[in-house]
Amino acid sequence: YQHRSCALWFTGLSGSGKSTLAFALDKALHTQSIHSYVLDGDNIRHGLNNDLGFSPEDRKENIRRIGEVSKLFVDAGMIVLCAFISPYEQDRAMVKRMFDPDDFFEIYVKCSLEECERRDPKGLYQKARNGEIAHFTGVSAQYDVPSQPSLVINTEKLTVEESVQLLIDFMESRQLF
Ligand code: GGZ
Repeated sequence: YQHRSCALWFTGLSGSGKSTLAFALDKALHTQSIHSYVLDGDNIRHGLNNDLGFSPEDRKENIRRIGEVSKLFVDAGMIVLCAFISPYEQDRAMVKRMFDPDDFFEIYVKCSLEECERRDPKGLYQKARNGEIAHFTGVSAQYDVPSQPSLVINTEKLTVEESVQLLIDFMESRQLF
């Protein structure tokens, strides 16, 4: 391999840009023949974790299973890009402990609640405000801001391209390729 395998764990509010950045980075890595794969709500919550909802217990189990799957990807020699709200510091710490310290990086995708609500790409914030979705992160469920992330990406200030460059610079600085 011309790269080290690892997990990049993107955490942030719904609409902050986690999946967008993970997929943009994935594409950039593929052009350099680096083997990466994105795990996000769309490919995990609709399949493997379709028995789980959004209670704190279910979110914890969601994150635990994704951590285990991510470890398999890392064992298989890949760079796995995980894009999940993962709102609880405790659950993120649990996932982090599953990995060798050099193989796991927490990326905080920073964006204010106001901006996420303004973007509201799926209309979920509006539904949460109307009471149609209960326990919605940022509205009626907590989000613990990461206290010691490996990297912070402010998507209110940076374009997708600038954010991807920041991620690639970060990966180079950690000798991932
Ligand atoms: C938060 C919810 C909820 C509730 C449905 N709270 O922006 P999206 O739509 O596409 O991504 C969100 C996704 C969150 O799933 P995760 O697996 O990332 O969450 S966690 O890490 O907390 O387990 C959102 C949608 O599911 N969604 N209901 N109540 N997000």
